Amino acid sequence: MEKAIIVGLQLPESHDFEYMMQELHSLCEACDVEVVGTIVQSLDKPTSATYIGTGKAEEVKEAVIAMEAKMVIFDDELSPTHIRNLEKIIEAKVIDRTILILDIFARRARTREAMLQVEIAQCEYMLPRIIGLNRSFSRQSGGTGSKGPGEKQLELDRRVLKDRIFRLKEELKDLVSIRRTQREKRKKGDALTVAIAGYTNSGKSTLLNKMLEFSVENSEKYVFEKNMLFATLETATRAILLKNNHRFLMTDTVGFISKLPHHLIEAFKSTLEEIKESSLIVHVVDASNPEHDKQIEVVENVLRSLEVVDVPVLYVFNKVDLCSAPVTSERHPLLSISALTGQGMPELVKKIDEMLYSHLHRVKLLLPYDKGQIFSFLKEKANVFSSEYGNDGVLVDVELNDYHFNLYRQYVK
Ligand SMILES: Nc1nc2c(ncn2[C@@H]2O[C@H](COP(=O)(O)OP(=O)(O)OP(=O)(O)O)[C@@H](O)[C@H]2O)c(=O)[nH]1
Ligand SMILES: [Mg+2]
Repeated sequence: MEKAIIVGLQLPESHDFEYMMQELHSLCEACDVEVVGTIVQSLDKPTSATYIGTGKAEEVKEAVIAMEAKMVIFDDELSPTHIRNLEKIIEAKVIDRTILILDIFARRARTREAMLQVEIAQCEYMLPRIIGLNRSFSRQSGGTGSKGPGEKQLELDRRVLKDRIFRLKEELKDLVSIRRTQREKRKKGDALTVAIAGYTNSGKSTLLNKMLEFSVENSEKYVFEKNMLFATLETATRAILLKNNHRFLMTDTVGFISKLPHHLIEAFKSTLEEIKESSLIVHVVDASNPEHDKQIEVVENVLRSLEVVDVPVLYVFNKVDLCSAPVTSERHPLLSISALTGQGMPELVKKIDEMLYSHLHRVKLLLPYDKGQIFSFLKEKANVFSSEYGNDGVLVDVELNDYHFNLYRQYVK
């Protein structure tokens, strides 16, 4: 494990400063970095040359020597100038929260799509900093030591980096269009989709796994859940079929965090499109986290930046098994559950079902015998309660969405 000193700058507007430092600590852990010291400073605004004051920077240098730290990690994104000047004073590798997050993503990425997205974000981050970073990257490998583009890009100039970004984006484009086609197909099949979104480690994957237990056809694979930041990087979609024959798809997505690097959001936009196009968002909140209100805001801000605006949201306060007091919040509709113990799950399933299917029309259609293809379609895609063969055709008791209701209106009995 590499040793690091973490440094935080408390600005007048940073009310959740302590929590942010704690989170920085967790981010370090996720990168196998051992925090051997914390230094903080309160200022009205960052200094233009060195982010913290120069006197403070000297103090950091002394701490680095005393603790034998290999690097210094700052709580916010540093400018190229900051990095350059700080490294001159401190004489150790200087990195920031953004690199740390990018590093974790790079370690966790498994699919080609995720790897491309992370590398694009890393390259975009590097682009304006290539001069400042050269020094630190020449001394050690990229970021905190994982295989970032740091090493590979070392000798390359901006042009080459730009070229690389271009090529990565081209490759990503192809993958994205495949994903889009799949999604279009699903839409044609009229599958309703529910996106699970929320802060990292709030229990999104655990919730999806628990939902599978409520599915009648449950041959589905469980998704990966773990107590660590950014356990999920790939979106995973699973089909849920309820006892009442209502069917929908549920998608687990990458978690959000405060100060989520802008380049990362950009790079993951295509993956996150799933959220934008879903019929319902289940916003999972870790109710046991004292900062959960802040986390909700962070998630809502990211959703806004992804232009997710008109999708209904169901707030799910998770981990209530860890809460001593009942959950209170102004958000609604809201349900409290424990995805671990299953508490509140039947109510959640019912609520999701209601929100997805309340706009359906339950009707009786009389389909003439020469319209057999409509009947086959309904049997496959809609919720058919019963059917009766009469003289004029088949009488079908069925639930239709708005679109199909209008399409088959003429057959309504
Ligand atoms: N006590 C308790 N723990 C929970 C509950 N739900 C999830 N957890 C734990 O919280 C940790 C994170 O769960 P995940 O489902 O991986 O969280 P996530 O939101 O998918 O996290 P990322 O994919 O990293 O963004 C795991 O250790 C879970 O076992 C719950 O209701 N109660
Ligand atoms: Mg997850």
